[in-house]
Amino acid sequence: MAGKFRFTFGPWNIHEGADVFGPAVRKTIEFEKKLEMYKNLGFSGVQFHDDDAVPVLEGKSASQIASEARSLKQRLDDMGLKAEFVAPRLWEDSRTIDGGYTSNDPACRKYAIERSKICIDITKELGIDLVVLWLAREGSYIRESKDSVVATERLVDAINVMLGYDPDIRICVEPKPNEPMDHAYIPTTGHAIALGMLTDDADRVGVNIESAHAILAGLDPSDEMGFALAHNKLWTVHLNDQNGLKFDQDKSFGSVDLRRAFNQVRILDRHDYGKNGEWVGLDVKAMRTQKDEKATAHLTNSLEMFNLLLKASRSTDDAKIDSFIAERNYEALDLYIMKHIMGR
Ligand code: GLO
Ligand code: MG
Repeated sequence: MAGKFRFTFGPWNIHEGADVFGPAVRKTIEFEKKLEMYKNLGFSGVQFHDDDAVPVLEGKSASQIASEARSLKQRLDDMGLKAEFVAPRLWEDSRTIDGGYTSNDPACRKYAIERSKICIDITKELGIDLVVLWLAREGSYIRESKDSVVATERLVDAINVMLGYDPDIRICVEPKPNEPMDHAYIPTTGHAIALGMLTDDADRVGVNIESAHAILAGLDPSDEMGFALAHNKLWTVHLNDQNGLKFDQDKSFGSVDLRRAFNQVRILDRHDYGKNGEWVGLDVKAMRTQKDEKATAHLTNSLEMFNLLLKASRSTDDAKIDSFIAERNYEALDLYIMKHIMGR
């Protein structure tokens, strides 16, 4: 069905271009201005970190946080936008230097749990039930610093506290194999789903698959998505692209490997991704070289590529494909797909 997909991104995807070796190169765009840009860019959903939704959480009372979240909800409603999920930003505070839930310091673990509860409060105020856990620092720089069995148990305990805190909340774990940590405890989709199965309510734990994270793990993103879809666990995605095994690049969708992107769109479309209200999320960054005026082109380009690849996927000659498969003529299938993507 054409037009069934709805798209979303986070305000962090419009950014100033700072990297680890250099400062910002573009002007900051105020949060409110970013919200005003969504619809024009073709997006109707917004992903949030807890402190994107309610800035400067530290020192604010629960009622103040709730009232700020409520007023954001009102502004979203007025703009015809919907929140998709809220993620606790557990990687910037000094108490999360060595991880939040898996920190060796009980005071730090406590902070991470309290912060996650605040994130859930904000999620509920925004009228949604989805929390994303990108487990940024839940890993190690050296293996001997943490015990991986204990770390796994601590992750389960933390998720159990969150599931218990609110009976409706659903949690999507976003796996990533490395960066910022050397070794992350939940590197792949399989790990994320298996982690959920250890919790008190596995039905409420799913995954957010990011293309680049799968590629960094040496895996094919569409196969990761297929595995999650087979488990009914693919509750959101972070589409982007990645040029090999290096830092997490968050490149525009399809910009490195069109065929890899084609297969992600194809698996989502052929298995009715979105039928339960799932959004197609992008987690893309503009190139640092990009000038201010065009600093949202990576978003519209990614969206355009998704739609073009959707068209390509829906116009394959499936009888032809089936006959190539029946004959085990995979060389012919290979050429057919390549030419089809090229419009030949
Ligand atoms: C970083 C992650 C990050 C998360 C975001 C939402 O590698 O992809 O951008 O997706 O913080 O949790
Ligand atoms: Mg992501």
